[in-house]
Formats: sequence, structure tokens, C-alpha cells
Amino acid sequence: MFKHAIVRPPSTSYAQGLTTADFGQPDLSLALQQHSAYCAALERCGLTLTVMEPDPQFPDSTFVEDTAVLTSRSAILTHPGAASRQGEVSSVGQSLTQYYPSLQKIQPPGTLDGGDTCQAGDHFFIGISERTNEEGAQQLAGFLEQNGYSSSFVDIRGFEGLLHLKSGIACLGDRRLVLTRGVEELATFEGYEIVYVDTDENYATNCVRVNDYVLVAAGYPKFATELSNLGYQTLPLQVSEFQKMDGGLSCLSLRF
Ligand code: CIR
Repeated sequence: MFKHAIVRPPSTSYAQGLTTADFGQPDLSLALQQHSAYCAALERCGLTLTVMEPDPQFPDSTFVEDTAVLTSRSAILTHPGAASRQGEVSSVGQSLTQYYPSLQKIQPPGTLDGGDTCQAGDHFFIGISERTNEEGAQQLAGFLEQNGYSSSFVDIRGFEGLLHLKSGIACLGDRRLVLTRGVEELATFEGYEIVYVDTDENYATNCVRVNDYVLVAAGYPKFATELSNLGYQTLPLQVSEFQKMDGGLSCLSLRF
């Protein structure tokens, strides 16, 4: 069960963030509306929110998931792979000190984005990507091992359309994973039941199980139906303005 989440609304500089998407400029006021609906959904799932101040110095800082890896046993601050995002970490660290007695930290030359991790029970899948290097992944695996978690690496470099591992894999709990087609060839997922997302709904892979609900991107009917058939209650959310900046549902919060 998650109890808390940290979120940070997009700031006035949001449109200057990093992106590879070709969907046009984000509309800040719509992004803020979508962000507050997202926050309301997290509250509906029973979470208490820490809402950080927007920070125009860091256009991508609304994507808080990339700045830390949180478990019920430990908190690890990251060293994001994009230089423009490395300054986002310290303020998130400050918000976390009220919840965690100590914080560990990925050190350079290691780089790691939180979006490159996917927790499945006591196991973590760690993506090696354009943002997360092997050194960063090894450091994270070491910290996790100290707290009783195993991990395995998934090399997503060269897999078109995946900026972060979590764009291609999500965990629904109960040893059930959601995968973008093709990701199953990158690593071993033995012992897990796999729910595949159809290629034309790839973006929907980045769903988030939060207690009794699954947050899903609105507009992907086949995947939403599949989740309902599996017995999940879904909360569909509009995230067009985050998709324009390569973001998804999971990256907008740190849940713990
Ligand atoms: C970036 O390129 O870093 C941001 N514009 C998007 C980050 C999305 N984060 C994620 O998928 N975990």
C-alpha cells in the first residue's frame, strides 16, 4: 500500500524542457489542469500529497519520478542522465527527509533516472538507457541489495520509442507485468504473467497501480477494457500536455 506521493506542478518554463516528441508546444494552463486532475486521482487512491513549488529554473522538474527511487525500506536520490535535470534532485531530497531518516545517492560518473526502474515486489527491473548508464544501474542494484531487493538489467538502448524503461513496462502487482511488444525479448520475465499492449496503444503501457486503482492514460480503449476484464478499477487521465514533453503518468509522482 502506498500512503504518500510527491508531486510538482509544471512551471512557466515547462515548454523549454527536453523532448523528442513531435506533438507541438505544450499548453501550460491545460498542463496545470491535467496535473491537478492527476493529483485528485492520487488522492482518490488514498494518498496524502506533498506538493512542491513549481521551479522555472528546471523546466522538466514536474517529472519528479526521475529524481529518486523510493521503497518502503529506503530512498535513493538519483543523478539524472540529462545535465539540465541534475539540479532537480536536491529539493526533492529535502522534501523526502521528513519521511526517510537517511537518503542514499547515485554518484557520478553513474547516471540514473527513476523512470528507468520498475519495482515488481522484491525485484527491480533497471533499464540501461540513454539516461541511465551501467555504472548508475550497478550503484542502484547495490543499494537495493542492501535492503533485500534483487534486480536485473534491461538494456533498452536502441529500442525505438522508449526514453525510459517505464515507458515499456509497468507492474500491476500480483506478479503481473504490462509490456510494450518487443520488450519481452530484452530480458527474462520468467515467473510473471504478461499483459501485452497493442502497438497502436503503446503509450498506454505506462500505467500506475496505486492501491485499489490503476491510473491509465485516457484514449486507449483496448488496454482499458483489458484491465477491466482482469478486474482492475481504472482511473483514466488526460495527459496530452505531458506526452508532448515525453512524459507519462508514472513520471509525474513519487509514490511511497
Ligand atoms: C525528459 O526528457 O527528461 C522529460 N522531458 C520527460 C521525462 C519523463 N520521465 C519519465 O518517463 N520517467
